[in-house]
Amino acid sequence: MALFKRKNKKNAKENAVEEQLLQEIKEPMQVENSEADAQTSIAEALVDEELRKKSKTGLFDKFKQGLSKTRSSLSGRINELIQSSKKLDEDFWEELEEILIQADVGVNTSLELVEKVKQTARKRKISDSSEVMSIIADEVREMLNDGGAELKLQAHTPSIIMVVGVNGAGKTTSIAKLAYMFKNEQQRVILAAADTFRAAAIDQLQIWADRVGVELIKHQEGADPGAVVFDAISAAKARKADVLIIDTAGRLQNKTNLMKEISKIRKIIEREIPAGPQEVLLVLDATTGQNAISQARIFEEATGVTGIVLTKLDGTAKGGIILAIASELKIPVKFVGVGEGMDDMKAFDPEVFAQALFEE
Ligand SMILES: Nc1nc2c(ncn2[C@@H]2O[C@H](COP(=O)(O)OP(=O)(O)OP(=O)(O)O)[C@@H](O)[C@H]2O)c(=O)[nH]1
Ligand SMILES: [Mg+2]
Repeated sequence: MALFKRKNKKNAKENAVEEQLLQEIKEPMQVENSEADAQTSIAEALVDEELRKKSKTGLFDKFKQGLSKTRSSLSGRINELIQSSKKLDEDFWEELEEILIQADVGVNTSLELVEKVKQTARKRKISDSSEVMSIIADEVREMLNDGGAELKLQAHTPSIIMVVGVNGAGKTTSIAKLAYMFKNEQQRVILAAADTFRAAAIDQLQIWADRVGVELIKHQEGADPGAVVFDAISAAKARKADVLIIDTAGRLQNKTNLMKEISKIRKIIEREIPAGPQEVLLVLDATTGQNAISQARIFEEATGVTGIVLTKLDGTAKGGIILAIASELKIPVKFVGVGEGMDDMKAFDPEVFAQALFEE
């Protein structure tokens, strides 16, 4: 899926695959010259559809694998409940609620979800528990629907993405994964090490920048993060970069400090690139469960968040938190992290995600 709507450059491998598919589809057509153009555009549409299906399958496999622990804590346990209780009575609904709460869906969201499933089951006059799973999957898909990967980026001047979040949430790793995605789409990326709190943070980002093959703008440990951002913006303009991604410090003890540091960075961005930052991505660690919700509220108030990156879904049974995020916060989930590697972050697709969570 292209991160940029405005540009849809493909890499050499994708171009080769596309060319081959185009040939395979066109060959049996044996068309007259006069019809060739029309046939070509049909063939191209078929190729697009084929590529879309392929990338969805890849995404599905990645999500399914990454969600294995959440799958057993959520759909696995719901399945057990369905097996053991044939009837949809009060006990059934109570136990369903319990399972959802234990999978970190959150009390309010669990109550809301059970109520919706109950209503739908009644409306469709379903009394047998075996049909409930697909209703749950549908309601979950509906709940997640506000999420989506499209980033609001702009043409011509560098788009700025600020990445914020508490200590250890996965900011630096997610920045590397984002840079890797952009690079695969032939975008010119620059990173800024505005987490100057400790030398190790700068070194860590440097290692990732080298691995991905993108430039990093950095200063010494303890330097003013605003100065790093200023230099990074100048570099991004000079190199005609498409995207500048800014790493920020997570070790902020209280809301006042957080606001001060982040608003200082924002001011510099706004002065240099008036429309920026185009995105403020909040990184939340799925393993922290319900804590993620309170963190999001604090960051939302301090900085105005435009999207969430939910990390470490692979290591946790608490993946149900994504439902609480979707229903209790009005911030779309844009990416999910399912591992520590460069390729282990994917644009969030509610449809595929719900399917990966519930399909047997
Ligand atoms: N399993 C797994 N581990 C992850 C994921 N994302 C990040 N991590 C790991 O989480 C740890 C912390 O990640 P960082 O990227 O350093 O987190 P940070 O928010 O930059 O941390 P600070 O700079 O200390 O504030 C690292 O060991 C990462 O490899 C993920 O999606 N899955
Ligand atoms: Mg970091």
